[in-house]
This record gives sequence, structure tokens and C-alpha cells, in this order.
Amino acid sequence: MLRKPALLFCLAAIAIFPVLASPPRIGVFIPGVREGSPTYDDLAKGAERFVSEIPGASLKVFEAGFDQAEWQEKLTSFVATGSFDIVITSNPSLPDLIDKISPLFPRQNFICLDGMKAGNPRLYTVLYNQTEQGYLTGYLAGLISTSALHGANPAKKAGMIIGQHYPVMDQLIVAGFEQGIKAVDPGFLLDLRVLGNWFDATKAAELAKSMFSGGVDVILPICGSASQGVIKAAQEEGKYLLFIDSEEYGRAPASILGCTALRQEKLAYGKLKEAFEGRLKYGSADVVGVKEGCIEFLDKSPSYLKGVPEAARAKMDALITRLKSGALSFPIPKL
Ligand code: RBF
Repeated sequence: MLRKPALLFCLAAIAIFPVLASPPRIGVFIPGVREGSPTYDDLAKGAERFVSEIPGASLKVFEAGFDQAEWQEKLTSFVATGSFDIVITSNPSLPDLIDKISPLFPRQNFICLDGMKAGNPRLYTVLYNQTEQGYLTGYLAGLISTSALHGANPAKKAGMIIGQHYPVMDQLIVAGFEQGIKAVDPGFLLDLRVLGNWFDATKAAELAKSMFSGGVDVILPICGSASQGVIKAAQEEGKYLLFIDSEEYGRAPASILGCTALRQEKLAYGKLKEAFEGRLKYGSADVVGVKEGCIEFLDKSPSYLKGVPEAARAKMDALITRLKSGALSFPIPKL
């Protein structure tokens, strides 16, 4: 028989780590497709790494596709299987969907990266401070556009091609990018184009070409797999691109001069681990950025080191230092 202190210890351990009793069953809900969307691919990779480290743990990755009208029904069916201890996803529009279906599955836990909603006791969200990310990227766009690089022109115009409008895009990423280019020169103009989906590479290439002919010399595409069309256009016209979300230099080393990545794989892995160990605060909403190491400008690639002039890189270093120290910070607006 267990003596009293040992028994108390066991009871305390069960109370603190209830899920440790059995290996976790993880469901990954991809609101789109993995292929061509690093934000979703990295989410799945983080979950795959987590599961690979725990004997007996299981994982199912479900791709819900591009028809957003179907997501609520697909998420409901996914959760209704009752197969998962935690359902993890990533997208600013998912917390509202989770809130809607959550009352049907009151014991189902959810984690949503790249989203923000506090108050649902079964949902934890963590938002990236994408104003910082947009600002860093816009600042580099301004520096490239005003440089003596071949392909840069005197017009103070930088571009973005986005999949669609949504609050995080408009109020954080685009707003940050615009502030960044204007920090280089207040006379800069942003040429913003909306693709209307996350996959049409042919239309994205046409948009990019019309922007280049209008005086834009650097574009930030945020349009999923359609970005392949933007790359093709930039290569043909000898213009420049910047990316966010992931390391993308390899797709066009002479055209892509900067990547400000989200550490999505690390965050997915880390939050699943916290949940498994009973440390995740369901009901709360965190915000992470450069300071926390969750947004990182990738400054080691030869594309950046050889492609961007030294004076511009020194200015980027100074900006990154200010963001890391907190000397420069951007509050999150109410979304
Ligand atoms: N980003 C992608 O890379 N691929 C997608 O298919 C995609 N679909 C989205 C659908 C909706 C409704 C919303 C709100 C965002 C979507 N995003 C997509 C953007 C993604 O969540 C993130 O904001 C960007 O990748 C910038 O970090």
C-alpha cells in the first residue's frame, strides 16, 4: 500500500498533469492547403515533431481547402469524431468559428495560432504582432526602392499583393508595411492589390506586371501559392520581392532580398508541449513578436547579404535592435 505522502504526491501529479495519463491525440485543422502556404505547412510540421517525440501519440492533419464557406461544417465534422484531445489550427478567422461550434463539444480543447480571442475556457490563442513584421518588411522595401540597385527606380512606390482583406491584414500587416516605407521617406506610396483568393498564380503575375510598369520596384506578396506567379513576373522584369511567413530565399535567390519569418513551427510545437504538460492557459490570448523570438528577420542568406547594400543592412540592424530591446514597439489595435 502507498504511504500517505506518496499517495498525496500521486494525486497531486494526476491533478496537475491529467493528460499525461495517456499519449496525446492531436488533430491539425488546416484552413486551406499545406502546399504553397508555409504558414500551414509549418503548423503541421510543428505538430508532427511534437507527436514524433511521444510514444503512442497520434496525429491527423486535415486540409479544409480554399472554400471558406465550408470551413465551419468541416471543423464540426472533424471535432465530432471525438478523436482528439487537442485540435490545433492557425488563421485569424478561426477563433470565431471555434467559438460558434465549441458549445456543441464542451470538453474539446482548441489552440489557434495567428488568431486572437480571449474568454472561451476551451480555446487558447496566440497572435503574432504583425505590425512589427509589416514594419520591418516595409522599411526594407523602402531602402531597396531608394537604393542604387539595378532595377530600382526613382519612383517612391512599393507594392503588396494580398489574398484578401481581413482585420489582421488591414490593421496590422498592411498598416505596418506602410509605416515602414514612410519611415524611409514620407513621400512613399503603397500600391496595394487584392487577388481575391490564395491560389491564382496567373492573375497574381498579371497584377505584379501592372504594378512594375506603374513604377513599383519591390513587392511583398501575401497570397499563398499564387506567389509563384509574382516570382515569375519579378524574375522576368528584374524587380525585387520580400516575403513574410517563412524562409523563401531559395525560390528566387536573385529576386527575393528579404524574409521576415514567423516561427510558426516552433510555436506550434511549443504550445502543444505546454498543453500536454498542463501549462497552457486556455481562455487566454497572447501576443508574440520580435522580442519573444517568434518573428525573425532572416539576415544570414546570401540573397540578403550580397543583394542588399551594406548601408541599408546597417539600418535594418539598428531597427531590429530597437524592436528587440522594446525601444520601438507597436500596440495591437482592437480587432
Ligand atoms: N495564407 C496562406 O498562405 N494561404 C492561405 O490559403 C490563406 N488563407 C487565408 C484565409 C483567410 C480567411 C484568412 C483570414 C487568412 C488566410 N491566409 C492564408 C493568411 C494567413 O492566415 C496569414 O495572415 C498570412 O500568411 C500572413 O502571415
